[in-house]
Amino acid sequence: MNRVVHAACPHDCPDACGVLITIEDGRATKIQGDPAHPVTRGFLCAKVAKYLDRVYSPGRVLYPMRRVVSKGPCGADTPVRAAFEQITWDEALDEITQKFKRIIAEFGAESILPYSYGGTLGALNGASMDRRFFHRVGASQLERSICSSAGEEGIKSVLGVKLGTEPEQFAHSRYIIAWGANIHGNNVHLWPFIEEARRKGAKLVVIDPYRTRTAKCADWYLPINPGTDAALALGLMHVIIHENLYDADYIARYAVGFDDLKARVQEYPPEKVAGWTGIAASDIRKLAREYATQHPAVIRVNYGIQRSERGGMAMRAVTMLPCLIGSWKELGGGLQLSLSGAFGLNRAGLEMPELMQRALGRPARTVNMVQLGSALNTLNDPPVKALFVYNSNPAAVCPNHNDVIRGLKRTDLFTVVHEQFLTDTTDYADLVLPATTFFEHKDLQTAYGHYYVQVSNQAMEPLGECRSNVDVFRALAERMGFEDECFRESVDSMIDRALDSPNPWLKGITRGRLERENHIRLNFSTNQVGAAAPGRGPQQARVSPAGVVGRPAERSSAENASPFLPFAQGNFLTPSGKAEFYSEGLKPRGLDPVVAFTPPEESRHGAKAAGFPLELLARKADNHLNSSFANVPAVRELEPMLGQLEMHAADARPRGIHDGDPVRAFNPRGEIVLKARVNGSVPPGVVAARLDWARFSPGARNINVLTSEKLTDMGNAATFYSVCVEVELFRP
Ligand SMILES: Nc1nc2c(c(=O)[nH]1)N[C@H]1C(S)=C(S)[C@@H](COP(=O)(O)OP(=O)(O)OC[C@H]3O[C@@H](n4cnc5c(=O)[nH]c(N)nc54)[C@H](O)[C@@H]3O)O[C@H]1N2
Ligand SMILES: Nc1nc2c(c(=O)[nH]1)N[C@H]1C(S)=C(S)[C@@H](COP(=O)(O)OP(=O)(O)OC[C@H]3O[C@@H](n4cnc5c(=O)[nH]c(N)nc54)[C@H](O)[C@@H]3O)O[C@H]1N2
Ligand code: SF4
Ligand SMILES: [Mo]
Repeated sequence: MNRVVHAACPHDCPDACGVLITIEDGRATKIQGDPAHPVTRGFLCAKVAKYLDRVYSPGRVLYPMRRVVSKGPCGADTPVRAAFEQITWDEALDEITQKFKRIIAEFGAESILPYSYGGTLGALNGASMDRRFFHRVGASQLERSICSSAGEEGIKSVLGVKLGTEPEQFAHSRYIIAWGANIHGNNVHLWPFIEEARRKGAKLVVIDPYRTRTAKCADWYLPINPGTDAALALGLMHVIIHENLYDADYIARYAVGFDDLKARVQEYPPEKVAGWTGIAASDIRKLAREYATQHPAVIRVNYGIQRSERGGMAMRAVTMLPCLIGSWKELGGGLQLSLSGAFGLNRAGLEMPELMQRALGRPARTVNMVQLGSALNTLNDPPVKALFVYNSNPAAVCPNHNDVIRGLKRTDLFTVVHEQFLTDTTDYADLVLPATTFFEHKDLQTAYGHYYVQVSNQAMEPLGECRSNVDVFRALAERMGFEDECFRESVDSMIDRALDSPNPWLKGITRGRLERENHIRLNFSTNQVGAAAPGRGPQQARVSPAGVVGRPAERSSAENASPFLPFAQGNFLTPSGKAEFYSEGLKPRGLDPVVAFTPPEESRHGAKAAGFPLELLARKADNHLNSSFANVPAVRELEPMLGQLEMHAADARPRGIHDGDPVRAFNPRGEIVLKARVNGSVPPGVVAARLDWARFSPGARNINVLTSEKLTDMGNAATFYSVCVEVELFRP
């Protein structure tokens, strides 16, 4: 019997596609994008289009395994599997609970560290039963800041919330800036809306130090020096304010701190900004004028600009632009970073942080995931004695790779990895547990690049002995003797609980409806400001910090279909209720309450550049998802740049480097040998390489040997794009 099952792609990608999986005799035979999903529009990215290869990969982990050799990557001739013996689930669960109990008795519960991130963004398998379990154990908490927390704090310092322009509205834009946003690579479902706008005459500008696929398609490409975006935004605001191109009415109604900003931008004339950014003063003036006058103008800014030492400030500065020109009022205006702030699921009900209080009588300590290397090697009181990894591949994705590996090799560290594949991280696991893919379990899916909620149905039985994250932590809780009812909760009940939230935008959205309708747009009728907003007075409805709107909701699907303009009439969730050009809350944290540019210490303008004059972009692969998919041959084929170091001829020539030469890239943290590609993708002074599994890289090292544990100015996030290196010809 053939069936077509609706699911939702749970990978860490803004698009959260609706997918249709065809099942024949219990086996998945086809995957396609859901044509009915308004953003997926029937197509998938290249990697997920090949998902059957991933699900049925011969590399899938199908049963629990115990290490039988010492920790570390296997040699070229030893199959990775030879490092393990098959065991039963009972043996695996017993071993984990016994070890955990012994470690808790000797070192305390906080010596156990969970480590998870974006393997699945499903609401349940991303963060629910796992969190309950570790809270009940009293394990250390993980600060999950490897990706987006600097940008999140930056945008919230102006808007108070992570909301923005929905993808569908880009079709109405006349001027589109992709700012540190590789739309073609990382967010491909926005592209058709941009194309639609361009057919109607819109201009696409790309600001990125790397000539991405998106940059190649742009009407105007502006290469910028890494980490200088705050300077550029301040330069643009200088021009906009000096030339009276700002929206005085919008600012008067809905913003605070304009006078402070006006005073501050005096310090950033285009000529000065050009020196930092590498963008000519004339281009800065032109960009400012076009952006402020070609209505509606929208900015798609992605997380690229905030992976820099002062990434929070950079995001803060860019977020001020639509507030300054009032483009939030316009259909096709505004800005998009992440829309995840709209979903307001009942997270507390899923995660139950109160269980931690019961375990310890206080909140457990927090370990930053970016600093895993330090945590494993130097943390005391208590030391990390057990590491439980799921939804993540830290031996590939974590910065300061050499320290991470040194820590993972510790023989006294008990490491469990719940995975779909034998990854770089399982090379250091004592136990490996088999994990389902989204074909094999049910979940609830939100998004960060659109406003639709979906249910992802289970399409087929789990392969082998695979279990979902929810099932594993449920089973572990039982073994640990945790009797709390919450550990017996079913998946459906957890989905109901997640949707049971005071947030009015979820009003009327139930599991039953989602199962029938597949995707449902958030119910914005309660805060519906509409396209005709300009000229209307401030709206009554005010959204509280918990996302609760003060006016009762009335729901109708017709209303739901109309565009959502979150800030057309203010409604900012900052302490002042206005867009904050001045933020009192930043001052006590030693941050500039207005906005300022300081070059990253580790950059060509910074103090740490001495001896390491090249800025490295340790980039994502266009066809992988961080480290995921690197092991699927059909997807790997799409990435010819793996193992290469892209550089400019002006940097290659004086070093005697030619296209194709082996080169050594190094800094005080590590070194890696790559092949030089002198191909015009980066400006002088910048080099770039792609993230890959260490296992597939020369010397079993990946590009994160060069990245650092340094945290950003806001949000304690990673600084993958503030890295200085030197490069030389490699002579073995
Ligand atoms: N194909 C694919 N899709 C993905 C991912 C993937 O690995 N592959 N990863 C997913 C994840 S986890 C995330 S967080 C999102 C991230 O999506 P993005 O935020 O788009 O991710 P990045 O590629 O880190 O950065 C975007 C661009 O910023 C540029 N950039 C770097 N430094 C600077 C700078 O200082 N200034 C400016 N203006 N630009 C800079 C980079 O060259 C890059 O082209 O994408 C998701 N989608
Ligand atoms: N140099 C460099 N490093 C980076 C980045 C970069 O741009 N450059 N990007 C950073 C960013 S933005 C991010 S978000 C992080 C991402 O880092 P991670 O969140 O670790 O992302 P992935 O590399 O995709 O690894 C996720 C793993 O989870 C597994 N998995 C998938 N689904 C499930 C499941 O249901 N259960 C279990 N148990 N496992 C599952 C997958 O097989 C995969 O191995 O990487 C960061 N690291
Ligand atoms: S990875 Fe992103 S673009 Fe690809 S199918 Fe999943 S959600 Fe869609
Ligand atoms: Mo990310």
